[in-house]
Amino acid sequence: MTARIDLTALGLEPPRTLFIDGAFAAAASRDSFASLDPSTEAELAPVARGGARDIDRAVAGAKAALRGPWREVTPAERGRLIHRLAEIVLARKEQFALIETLDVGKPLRESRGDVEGVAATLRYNGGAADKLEGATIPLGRDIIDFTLLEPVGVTAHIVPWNYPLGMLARSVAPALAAGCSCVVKPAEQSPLSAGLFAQCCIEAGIPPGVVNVVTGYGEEAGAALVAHPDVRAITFTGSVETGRLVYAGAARGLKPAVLELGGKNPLIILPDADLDRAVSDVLDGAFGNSGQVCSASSRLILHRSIHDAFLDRLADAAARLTVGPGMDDRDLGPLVSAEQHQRVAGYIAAGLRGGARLRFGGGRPADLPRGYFLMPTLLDQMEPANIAAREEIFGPVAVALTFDTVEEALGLANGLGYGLVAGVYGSDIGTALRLARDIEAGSVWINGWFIGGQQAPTGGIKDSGVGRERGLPGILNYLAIKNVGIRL
Ligand code: TXE
Repeated sequence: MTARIDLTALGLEPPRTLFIDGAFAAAASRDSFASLDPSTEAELAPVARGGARDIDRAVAGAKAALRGPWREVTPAERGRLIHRLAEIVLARKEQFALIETLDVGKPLRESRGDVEGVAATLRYNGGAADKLEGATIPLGRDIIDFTLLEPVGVTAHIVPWNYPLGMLARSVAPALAAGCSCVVKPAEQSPLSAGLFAQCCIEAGIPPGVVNVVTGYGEEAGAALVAHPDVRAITFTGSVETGRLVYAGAARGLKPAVLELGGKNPLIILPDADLDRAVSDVLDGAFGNSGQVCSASSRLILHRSIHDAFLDRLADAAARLTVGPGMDDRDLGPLVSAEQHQRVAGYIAAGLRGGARLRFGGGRPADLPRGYFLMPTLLDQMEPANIAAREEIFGPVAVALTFDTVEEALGLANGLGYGLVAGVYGSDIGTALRLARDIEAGSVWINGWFIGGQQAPTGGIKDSGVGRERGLPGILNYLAIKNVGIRL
């Protein structure tokens, strides 16, 4: 049975979603929309429906903080404040985890892991804050030339719903390390944690106005944020379609934008692969967070010789996965919304109409008539042209394709517009490295999935996005290089 949660005790009584200039606020319109619990479909809390006027206030606050107190904080002190923020977020791990689980549906242990990941992101970037050095440029004996790395200014952060806090921290932490001030627009499906994160920033001693949150719809608050003339850089994670809109808006304002737009990620299994390891990685890679992961291992490209053995083992292992409310901490929670549930079910139906064979899953568990639940699902015998084999499904659905030669596997891997991550499983390191060289993706993993962390840059090529996040390249997104030349 799902326990009843007192939202006020979690710090969520209204209007605690919109956060401007160091304080919670109501939307200028006084309008709100409902946040739903995807496990029960019950309304959780009213959320401020921010719009252009709220974005104006938030950007003005961010600009004032940038010109005022934030500019006076030394880089080393900035780093200490970000570290303190990490400690405060960790001290509230349970509160944040409960909120994320209620809002998104993910199992509690995954939400706890997400909060730990946020702390790791903050620590990495906090540590880097006083190590962002310019260069001296050799122009000859009579000239001294050097670069200054300056904060780009007010930055916009448009966040998706699959990792509300994780995706927020992925870009806000480096922006803070660089000395920028931020306006965050959380996804409308998962708006509850961002305001509390902003409040933690105040508790950590980060000046009011440095981190602001405007909850609301993408076409209202999100579009206004992209178009605001005082926003100097944009970071967006979401769909390809919305990414194109955001990029077009950024181009109109001549602002740099970092876009992470999902994938249909190939995981190639060669004949000499360790199948047990591959099975265990696919369970996590394809079904973790109910498959609502940009870097999910959603497209299994299997050598004909191991196809049956691998899928038999995967089916056995997947049959042991449990599905249920996030608060019950099963293996898979629900999908985030009714819309997402319909979208994923639609892809399964379209895949089957296109000739795929359902190997396991395919529908909601019989014992869960309410909530947006879906069983882990595998579609086999896919034609590469099948829509379910080509498009990002963003649910607990993997598809299997078969190959005979390595060239064929490479052709399948590179055959789509996406290019986010890819994996190769096999014992012959030469073949694996040749594939890593030739696969078109931002990251290639060999004999493992989700390899990386705060230190390793991530991002896509082709339709999967523009730019890199995480690592030192992730901080450079928020710095402008100024060149200073002196004639002696
Ligand atoms: O995404 P949107 P949606 C993919 C995944 C999913 C699909 C649709 O395949 O099924 O996208 O999800 C804000 N101007 N990913 O509709 O619309 C919006 O409010 C500015 C992959 O939820 O891209 C939210 O904050 N902002 C992905 C954010 O954009 C706008 C994660 C993402 O929403 C806007 C999520 C506008 N005009 C979905 N319209 C990944 N890469 O991990 C919307 N937004």
